[in-house]
Amino acid sequence: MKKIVTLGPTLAGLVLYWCISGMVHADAVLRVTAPWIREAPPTARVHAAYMTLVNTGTEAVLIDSVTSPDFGGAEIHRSWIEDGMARMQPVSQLEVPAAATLVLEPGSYHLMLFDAQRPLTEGDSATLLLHRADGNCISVSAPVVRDSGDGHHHH
Ligand SMILES: [Cu+2]
Repeated sequence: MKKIVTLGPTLAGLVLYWCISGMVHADAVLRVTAPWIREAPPTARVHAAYMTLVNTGTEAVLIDSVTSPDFGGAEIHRSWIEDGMARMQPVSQLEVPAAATLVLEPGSYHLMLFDAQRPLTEGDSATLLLHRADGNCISVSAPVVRDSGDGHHHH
């Protein structure tokens, strides 16, 4: 399937930084599969997280921000290779088009997680909250996995 993501307008001030409890639910339209957080050295201040977002609906799903009770902060990032160098920059929004799949994976879109609130090693898991532009919030439990050594080293 096609992977399409557009950069949205800055929504500072409109973004909710936590889930309102009543809005946390299994999302009927957006399915999150295969979430994982790459294990990092104990001294690392950043972790990278990946997952697959499947939009089963008839309208695009926008994710404006990500937060986590297990981290001090989180950003949506995109990596790419330019002139043989690995580059990375924050993006303001993820868009999963209608009836499409967006894969967050090493070397592409990913979540950057800052300042883990507790040690995270393989076998642990952390909660990630995906904030949709429509106000809904999706809670994802992501296991910590040791680097598979696939050559896409990022952080
Ligand atoms: Cu990053």
